[in-house]
This record gives sequence, structure tokens and C-alpha cells, in this order.
Amino acid sequence: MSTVKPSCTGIDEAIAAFGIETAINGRLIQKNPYGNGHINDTFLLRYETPDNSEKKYILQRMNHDIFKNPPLLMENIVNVTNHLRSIICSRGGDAERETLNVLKTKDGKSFFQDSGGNYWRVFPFIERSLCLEKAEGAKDFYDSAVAFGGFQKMLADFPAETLHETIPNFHNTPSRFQDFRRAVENSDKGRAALAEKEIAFALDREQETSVLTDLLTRGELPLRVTHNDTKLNNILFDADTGKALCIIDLDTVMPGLSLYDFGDSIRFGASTGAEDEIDLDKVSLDLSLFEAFTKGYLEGCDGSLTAKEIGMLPMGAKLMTYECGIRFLADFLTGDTYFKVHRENHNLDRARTQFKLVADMEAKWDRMTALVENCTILI
Ligand code: ADP
Ligand code: GN1
Ligand code: MG
Repeated sequence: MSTVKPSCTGIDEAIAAFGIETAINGRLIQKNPYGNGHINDTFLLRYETPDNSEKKYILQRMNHDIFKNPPLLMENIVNVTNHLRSIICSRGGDAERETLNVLKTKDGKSFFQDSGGNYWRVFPFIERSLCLEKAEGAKDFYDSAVAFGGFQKMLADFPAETLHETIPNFHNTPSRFQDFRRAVENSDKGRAALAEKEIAFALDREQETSVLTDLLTRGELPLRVTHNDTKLNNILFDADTGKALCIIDLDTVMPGLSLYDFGDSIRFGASTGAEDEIDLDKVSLDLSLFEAFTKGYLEGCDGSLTAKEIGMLPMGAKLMTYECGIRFLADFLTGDTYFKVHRENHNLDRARTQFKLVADMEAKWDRMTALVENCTILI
């Protein structure tokens, strides 16, 4: 079972390797687990400086069971953030706050490997920022959409061929479906019995899994450089202005479909319930949030989406939600080895919310389609 550890071996070795104390002449006053990510181990480091102010850093132990090649992953992040920084600077923006910045180790590397083989990295903490688990209103969600659309636009001329595929077939839904089917076959029998209804729900929808990949293969949807993990807690908001500030969690920036980014944001942010809500009556698709995100995303992409991409936005939302549901369910069936869990049946609860949302999207399909058409007329 993957659980969050309050501290972990190698952390002190890693802290020493980045040499922050010497660089800022500061004293480490706190190292605590931080954030709600499901994959990496994240820590907040707080340093006190001689003038009694404070400097913070995010230290992460990369999950190298999931990301098989952390050095290549970090090469992606360095190259992508360099690209973003030069665009932000050319626009007169603040590159310290509008993009992640990779802190180098004392010997000039973008990561550190400790004596136990674990990989660590550090990002300066983006000050005066907020991370939201739930949009406080349509305005926040709209802003996040403009930012995710803008992120994709900034990466439109990034040399995609230089990006390493950090997780092969990450959003290849048919391949995820095959993984799911294997998980069902190899599942713990007790767990499979608990999830009988959910397994049937997922198997019933096999036909639809290849809609987007088929369009890609036929050349009807363009491959772009996308973020691929666009949930709301992967964007920081400016605490002063309330505006979307910085897109984080760049581990999965890879060639992909715009529909993956659109869809994953809707899956997480346009739900009326949390991703792990137990009371399914609280989980549905909020159409006003769906509309706000659609408007913002089209605006952020600034005319770069093709008519086919726009037409497939509802399908992007549905397939990304379904795909995440089968990933949670497969992990539940095979013993919770991928996503961090914090309670019994946590991954099953997560799968249930995703499938409830898929069913609600199916019920609201005509309205989703009409809202997308309406937003297109407005731009
Ligand atoms: P995971 O891959 O596990 O989701 P993230 O990279 O998303 O890890 O980081 C986890 C959390 O840490 C984020 O949701 C955010 O709250 C916080 N975080 C990450 N990087 C920064 C940063 N540079 N400044 C401020 N907060 C950050
Ligand atoms: C994971 O790393 P985090 O928590 O932002 C996962 C996403 C899932 C998401 C579900 C590398 O994202 O694909 O959509 O959980 N990231 C990876 O909340 O698998
Ligand atoms: Mg994250």
C-alpha cells in the first residue's frame, strides 16, 4: 500500500546536496510533508535568513516506480521551464512566479540521487500563491482554463521531438483499458466482489475507449505538446490578485491531445464533489463550471484549436473521466500500489466518483454539446 510518510530516508542527504543553507545564509527551521499530490513525496522546507525573513522551497522525492527515468524527466522539465521563462520574460512577466524554476544541486545538477537510489529535486516555493482543491467559483475555474490553454499555446513551438516520454501511453485509453482488464483478471477476489458494479460499468464502455486515439491515427486530431495532468491543484493562483499564476507538476508534459488537458480539468474541477467523495449524491457535472472552463480554454488557446478538436471537447471530458476511473479501479483491484491512499477502499471511492461523473455526462450530453457550440459562436 502506498501511504504518505511523515519523513523519509534520504531527506537529510538531499537537503545537504542542494546546499541551500550556505547559498542563502539561512537556517532550516522546518521540513514537513506538503500538498495533496498522489504520486511524488513533497516536502516544504522553511529557512530563516539573517534578516529574520523566511525563504521556502519545495523538495520532492520523485516516484521512480512510476517515472522510470528521473534524469530524463528532469531534462524535460529544465527544457520546458527554460522555454517558458524566455516567453514570460519577453512579455515582461515575472519568471520567478509564473513558471517553476529548477534549483541546481551544489554540483550543478537538476536532481540528486541519494545513497538509497532515490531521486530528489527542489523548486523555489512560489511565494504569495494559493493552491485550490476546489474552485471557489466559476471565475477561478475560468482563469485556470485560460492558463492551461495559454500553457499549451506557449509550448506550440517547443521542439516536441526532444521530449522524453516519461510514462508511455499515458492517456492512451485503449491501452489503459487493456491494463484494466488485466487487473480484473488478476484481482484480489474480495476486492473484485466489492467492485462488481463498477467493473461492469467500465467493461460496458469498451467501445468508446478508442474514439480519440482513432481520430489521432487518422490524422483528424493534431498531436500537440500538452501538460496531461491538468487538475486544479496543479495550478497556483496569485494570493494578491486571485488570478491563475503558474502551472506546476510538469512531470507528464509530453506530446498529447488538447482534449486530454481539457478533459482532465473538467473531470476534477467541474465536479460538484471531491475526487474521493463517499456520498455519490454529491457528485455531478456542474454545467456552469463546464461552460466557464470551455470559454476560458478556447480563449487561452487563442484560436489554435481546430474545429474537430472543439467538437470533441465533451468527449475529451468524458473519456478522461472514464480513464481515470479505470486507473483508480485497477489500482484498487490489485492492491493500491500506484496512487497514494489514506483510508480503506480509497481508490474504490475514487473510481466510484469518476463513474458517477461519466454517467452524469452521458445524461447531460446534449447540453454539454450545446454549451460548446455556444462558446464557439461567442469567440
Ligand atoms: P504530485 O506530482 O505528487 O502531484 P506536485 O508537483 O503537484 O506533486 O506538488 C504537490 C503540491 O505541492 C502542489 O499541489 C502544490 O500545492 C505544491 N507545490 C508544488 N510546487 C510548488 C511551488 N514551486 N511553489 C508552491 N507550491 C508548490
Ligand atoms: C495523479 O500527481 P497528481 O496527483 O497531480 C496522476 C494523474 C491522475 C491524478 C488523479 C503521474 O496526479 O494522472 O489524473 O493523480 N499522475 C500520474 O487525481 O499518474
Ligand atoms: Mg500534482
